[in-house]
Amino acid sequence: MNREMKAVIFDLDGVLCFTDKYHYQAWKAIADRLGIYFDEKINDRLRGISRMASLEIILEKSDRQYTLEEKEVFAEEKNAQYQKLLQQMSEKDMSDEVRQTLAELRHRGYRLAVGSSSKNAQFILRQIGAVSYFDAVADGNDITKSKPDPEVFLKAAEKLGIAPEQCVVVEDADSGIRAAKAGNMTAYALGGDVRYSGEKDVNLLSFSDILNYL
Ligand code: B16
Ligand code: MG
Repeated sequence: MNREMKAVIFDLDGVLCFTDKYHYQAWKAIADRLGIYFDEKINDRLRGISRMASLEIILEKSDRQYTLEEKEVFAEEKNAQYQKLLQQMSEKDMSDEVRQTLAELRHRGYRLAVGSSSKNAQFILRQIGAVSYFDAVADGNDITKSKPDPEVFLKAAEKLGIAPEQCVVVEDADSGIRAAKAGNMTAYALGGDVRYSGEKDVNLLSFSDILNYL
């Protein structure tokens, strides 16, 4: 056990499971209807950031301005479509590697939490059978400022009752790595997109690689 660290806070989308394709399908339907160009590369820029901030990025390619009311309707439509797609998620959407690593971290005495920008985090955790691994969940419903603001991770640490300096964050998005560092936490980067993120402390080779550091 790494004696300086007492807790591990996991990002959800892109770390514990993958919902990118559902976000993409749901946003794509709206972008197509509005005649706005949208592709998977733009979708990658939406990782870890809030629903409204995601919509603003999509609307960068629009040649007309939309009112706040219109934007709220688009965001609600997207979410309704996204929630329909999430119904098909099941325990198969969280790998054995992730399950075994979480169980081993608990066995080693770490407190575990989820720190996600998503307002659908609790639903997703139930769908994939992940609820019982965690002592706390902080998500998009608990915060006013989305990553790269540290609020969601500080909230998770507070719910765990552990000082931020004793928390490790595991993240797949640059916005999440920056949020962890802004909150005085140790940041482990997982996945190709964050390998070169300037502020991370460790590049993980795989999810179970966490066990080599803790
Ligand atoms: P929702 P994470 C993030 O989750 C997603 O990566 C991001 O693409 C999404 O826009 C955001 O949640 C908000 O999601 O619309 O469900 O509230 O990576 O922080 O677990
Ligand atoms: Mg993520």
